[in-house]
Amino acid sequence: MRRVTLTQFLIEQQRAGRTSPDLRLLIEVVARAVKAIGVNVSKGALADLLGEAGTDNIQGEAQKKLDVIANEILLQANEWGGHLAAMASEEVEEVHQIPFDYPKGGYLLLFDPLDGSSNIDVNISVGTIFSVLRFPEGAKEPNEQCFLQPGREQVAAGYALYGPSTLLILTVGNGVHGFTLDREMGSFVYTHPFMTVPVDTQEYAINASNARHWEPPVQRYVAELQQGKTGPRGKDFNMRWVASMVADVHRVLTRGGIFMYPLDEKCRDQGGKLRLMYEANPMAMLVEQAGGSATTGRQRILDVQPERLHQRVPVILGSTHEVERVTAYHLEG
Ligand code: P6P
Repeated sequence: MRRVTLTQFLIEQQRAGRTSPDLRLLIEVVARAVKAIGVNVSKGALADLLGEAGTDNIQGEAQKKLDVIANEILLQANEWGGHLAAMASEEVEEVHQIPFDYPKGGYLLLFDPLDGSSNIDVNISVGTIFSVLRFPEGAKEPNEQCFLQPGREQVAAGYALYGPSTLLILTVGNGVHGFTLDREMGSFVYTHPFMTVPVDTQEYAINASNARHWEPPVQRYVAELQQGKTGPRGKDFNMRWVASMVADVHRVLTRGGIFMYPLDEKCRDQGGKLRLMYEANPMAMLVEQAGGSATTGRQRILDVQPERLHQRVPVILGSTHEVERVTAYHLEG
């Protein structure tokens, strides 16, 4: 079968008017950057890259060496291309400005350079998540305010998953498409056209150790799943929790499921655990583009009006019938 590469896919999207030349360039640059991140992740102990960097990120979390390397790779890869007005990273408090001697473009790139990095030292899959917004018309300078757009404004979103294969999963608003890295050729090959989330599932993902902290609607919903065929759902459910959002969401995009990091007493003061701008929003766009749903439990994630660049939100996403059920329980109170 003729192998279509990411480059060819993007040129065809551009011919169909779904991407601009600059957005195509942006995605190609991000694809090259995640290849470099994947090389570093797979070296691990061989290159003395495991363990702590000895610094903390904006979230106050100890940075892994690979967190810092992945962040640097993405910033440096995207600075010179002329396609961006600015960048924002989970690892950096301030908006990252494009160096003055480089041209600027009409897009804003946001990313979590290495999500799930606590899994690196135990060799479990981690990923990179990215989101693309337009630089607002009439905006004077690319400050934090420019980034504070609801997720429905995203023009593209995607993630790389560093697992048995290195995958790049992407949407530019016309369905979700997956690419597998051919390490010999060094190119991403189009392997997963139009990924779709089934509306029903028998698989859920949540960190069950937080059960006593969950709000009653989530406690009710999960208890029903655990009762299986002996309870009101009348069927058994299975549970998975990788603790790498990219890995858990990729499973949902591949075979369905519901992924939950709901509001609980532990993260209530922060508004949730996961970050809105570069975790929840891109994943919500992907899941909706694949026919699934994504809410905070109380509203559509893509409609949340951001107030701060690094704000957190509750996340419930995946198979629509399950997301609708647990969201209905929240609204029942
Ligand atoms: P917990 C990883 O740190 C992360 O941000 C997501 O990738 C993941 O889904 C979640 O946190 C795991 O959280 O509380 O289970 O360690």
